[in-house]
Amino acid sequence: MNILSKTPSFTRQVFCTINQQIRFLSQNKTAVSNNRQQSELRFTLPNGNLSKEQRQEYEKNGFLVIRNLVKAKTLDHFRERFQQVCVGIVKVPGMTVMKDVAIAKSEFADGEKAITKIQDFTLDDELFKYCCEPEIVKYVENFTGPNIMAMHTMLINKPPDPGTQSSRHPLHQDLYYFPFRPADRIVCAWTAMETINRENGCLVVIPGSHTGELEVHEYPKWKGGVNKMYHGIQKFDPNQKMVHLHMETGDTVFFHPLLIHGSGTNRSSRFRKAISCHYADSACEYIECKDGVQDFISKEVTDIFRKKTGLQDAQFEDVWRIKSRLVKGERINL
Ligand SMILES: O=C(O)CCC(=O)C(=O)O
Repeated sequence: MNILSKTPSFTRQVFCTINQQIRFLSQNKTAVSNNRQQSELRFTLPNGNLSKEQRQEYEKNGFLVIRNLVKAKTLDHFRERFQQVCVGIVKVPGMTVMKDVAIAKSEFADGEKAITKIQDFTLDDELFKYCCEPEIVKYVENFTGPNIMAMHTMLINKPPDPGTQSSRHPLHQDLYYFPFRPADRIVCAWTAMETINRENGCLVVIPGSHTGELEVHEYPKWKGGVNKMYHGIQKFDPNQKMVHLHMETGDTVFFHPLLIHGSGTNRSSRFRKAISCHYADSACEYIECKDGVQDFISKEVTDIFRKKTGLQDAQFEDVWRIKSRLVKGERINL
């Protein structure tokens, strides 16, 4: 049993924060004592495979693109598996299937064309292979350390926009959805399964935004409708520099969970596919998300989970305990 589960929430949060500080300091001990410049690198770990330049780039921008990291053949395998999931040949326990708000109303869309995203495929051994791809994990270790959990997985099938602009994904920070910390030991790997550019709705990021706070998120008031769970940041400076990430098949971007990002309208006539996994150091701690910026999302997700599973006492962290899976090393807290 988790010894913190009976502790009042304030004490629990203080305890977690102290724990996180101790862990952060111990992970960086060598760098702190040996090299002043390295100790200033907060978002990457000294024991990884990144070059000094790559570490500096991630520290500054909050993201790092590695070209041609995953083989096209490997991605084809995930594409086929996705198609089998869509037509119901493969059933994955705990997986969420999402439909675009505009397409969901159409009687004509079927199979792959009806599905805009699958989420939480960790219990499917074939799709889980993405999370374990050695080339990806080698990079992930630079952010999480050696004990790696796959916390959140998605295969995004962005549909051609039906004219509603509902295929857009509003600007958001992924940490908003996560009840575990510290944020710096969490990283997303997002791989393009085909050429992704401004025409078919590439990722757009605000470089450096990972150094900011977790912002208030809410459903955007878009005329064409908004997809379920697509909360966004409403207050941001429209003059901030934004970068559109043009990617080719297999290119992978690693990004920090506070990085503000979203994706554009798919103006092409084809579905646009990407696959992603959020990884975390298994020594991260669950936190209380009530009465704060994450209150709304934690209630929304927990309610859906309770309805789906019938587990009326389930808490937000239980949703995450169930769907996460160890990739490498030891499962410590998560
Ligand atoms: O692939 C995309 O369109 C963006 C996905 C994304 O940012 C998310 O689902 O959190």
